Amino acid sequence: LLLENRLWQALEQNEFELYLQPQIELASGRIIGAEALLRWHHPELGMVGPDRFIPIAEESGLILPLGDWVLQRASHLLASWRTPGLEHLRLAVNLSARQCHGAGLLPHLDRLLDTHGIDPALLELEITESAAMQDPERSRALLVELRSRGIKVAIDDFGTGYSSLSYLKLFEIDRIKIDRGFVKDIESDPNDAVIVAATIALAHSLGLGVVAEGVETQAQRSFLRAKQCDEAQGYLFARPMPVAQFEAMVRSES
Ligand code: G
Ligand code: G
Ligand code: MN
Ligand code: NA
Repeated sequence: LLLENRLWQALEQNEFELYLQPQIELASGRIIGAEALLRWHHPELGMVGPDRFIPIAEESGLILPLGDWVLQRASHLLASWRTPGLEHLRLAVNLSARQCHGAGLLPHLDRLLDTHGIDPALLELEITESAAMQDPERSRALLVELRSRGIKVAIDDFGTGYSSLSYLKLFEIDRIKIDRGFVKDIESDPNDAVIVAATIALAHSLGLGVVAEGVETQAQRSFLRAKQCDEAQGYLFARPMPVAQFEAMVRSES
């Protein structure tokens, strides 16, 4: 309860920050975008990660205003990237279950895209399998609406749900993100290697892009590249970092 009360205050007092983790195109080795990951600068506890407060925010309903803040901040970022050297960058934002199933998301997105004149194709929304499956009909309708606007949709943590394949059948999406649980043991576990390779092939056969999460070693990177995985994200390339640092990293590439 203490943390919950403190969270509402944190939003009012602007203690949240978006960190960015680069996403790398494997064929070229270049940064093609980033995933936005929320951080909380607690005045006494220091930096608090989302694993500690997102579940509380979900339960208390704070996730709605917090999620709106994240989208607003992401829109500002995309608008500020309309400058040479940054204009190609895509930004991926995580959506919580409540955000997906609430009525406010689409009007809020429409307002943001319009106000900031953002190319919707540069905004990607990540939805976990479990969030989408809480209300498959509603999720399906939401994804249709998002994609009709040109916004990209990715399935997060792909393969960890109970019905990953049904998800592919039910929902119109653009990309899947292979969960890091599968990537972790690619080198040591032949089953994981087969699962990852087959998942990439399956996604491509369906016309979907693939991002591998949690890439930590050169061997994993080589494997994924050999299997035609499109993009990767993980500590091998970079940890989530403040916006200015990310922008400097992108600029230093060219
Ligand atoms: O950043 P970190 O590596 O600790 O992220 C942990 C989890 O928190 C991830 O599963 C991520 O999806 C989730 N998360 C991070 N930022 C956000 C956000 O802005 N909204 C939601 N709903 N989840 C987030
Ligand atoms: O939304 P999602 O659950 O995918 O959030 C990504 C989470 O994974 C964040 O908490 C991020 O800090 C973490 N992460 C990103 N790259 C790596 C990695 O290479 N290894 C591990 N163990 N975690 C990572
Ligand atoms: Mn994610
Ligand atoms: Na994930």
